[in-house]
Formats: sequence, C-alpha cells, structure tokens
Amino acid sequence: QAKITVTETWLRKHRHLYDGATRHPFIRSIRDGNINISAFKTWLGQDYIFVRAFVPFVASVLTKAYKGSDDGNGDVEVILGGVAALHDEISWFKKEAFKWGVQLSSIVPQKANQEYCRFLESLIGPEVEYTVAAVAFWAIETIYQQSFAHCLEDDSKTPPELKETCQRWGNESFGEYCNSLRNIVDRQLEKASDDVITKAEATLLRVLEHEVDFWNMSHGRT
Ligand code: HMH
Repeated sequence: QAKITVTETWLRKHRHLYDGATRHPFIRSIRDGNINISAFKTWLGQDYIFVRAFVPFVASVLTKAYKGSDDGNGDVEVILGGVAALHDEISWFKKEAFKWGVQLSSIVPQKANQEYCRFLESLIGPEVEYTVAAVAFWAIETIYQQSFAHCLEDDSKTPPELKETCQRWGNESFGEYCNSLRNIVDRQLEKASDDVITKAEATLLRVLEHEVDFWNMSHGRT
C-alpha cells in the first residue's frame, strides 16, 4: 500500500475549504450553463492582472528550485514549463479579451485581486523557503485545473463559447503538470522541518481563501 503523502493528509483535513475553492458557485454557473457573461468578463479582466503578477512569483519559485542545488529530480524543468505556459496564457488573455470586447488596459484590480497579488509578492523574497513557495504554486495551479476540469465533465452544460477557457486549465496535460508539482511538493515536505511544514500548511490555507475570494469577486459577490 502506498504511503499517504503530506498533501493527501492536508487535502483530507481541509476538504471543505478545498471544495469551496474548486466547486465555487462561479464555476458551478459555468458548468450549469447559466453563467452571467458580465461575470465572465469581470473574471477575464481580473485574471489577466493576476497572471501578470503571478509571473514574477513563479520566477522566484524557479530560482529557489535552482538554488536548492540537489535538483536531481528535474524541479527546474517542471517549473520552467510553467513559466512557458504563462507566456502562452498572457497571449491567450489578450486574444480572448479582444473577442469579448474587454479593454485590458483600463482594468482596475479589485480589492480581492489586489490582496491576492500582494500575497504573491510576500512569497517572492529569499526568506520564504522553497518548500513554502512551492506549496503555494502547486495549490494555485491545481485549484484552476480542478475547477475548470469540473466544467468539462460529460454531464456538464458549459456554454460552447466558454469551452476553450475551461480547456486551458482543465485539460489532461495541465493535470499532469499539476501532479508533477504535487510530487515536487511532497518530496520537499518529506524532508522539511516541522516549522516549515507548519508554515507550508498555513500558506495552503491562505491560497484557498484567496481563490474563494477571487471567485466571489468575479461572481459579483463583494
Ligand atoms: C486566480 N488562480 C487564479 N488565476 C489563475 N490564472 C490561476 C490560479 C492559475 O494559473
């Protein structure tokens, strides 16, 4: 029988909050086909701003993976794949915004977004351990993967014009990438001190809360 990993323990323990982030009313409304298009446009514009702030954070995780020296496991390459995907994602946001008539240059970040971006910035510094930053990175990517994959299940009624968006994060290869991030995190946690494990778990909870607030904002509930 396979050993229960730290992330498995956390996901069981925090299942309620995790489901709150991956099965949010905003995601349910896409999946049920009754999404308000203005809510979708809000999400699109705000997420573009978020992704721009996400880039330096992911770059900092990459740096920490490299400096962690014992990278015989290919952490750097997995994270570099994430950076490359973000480059593609930014082009996609521009294309998609044009399609929906969303003017990206005039988007003002809302409070929940500002707070989330500030949280990302707080994780960039060298005083934040690789393990802690990697946990945040894994959680951020995985919540989107799980949320949008939910909108692509056989019984979903996702509007055809939103399928491509859901595919971006809900596709299988993004899922495999998230699994690679999870393996990186579990390998790090396996050798981490109790202090780092405690910090990393608290960071996971903060990510889950920020993701819920981000969906709430998009859904027009703030
Ligand atoms: C708010 N969380 C948010 N936006 C994203 N694009 C992702 C996670 C995944 O990259």
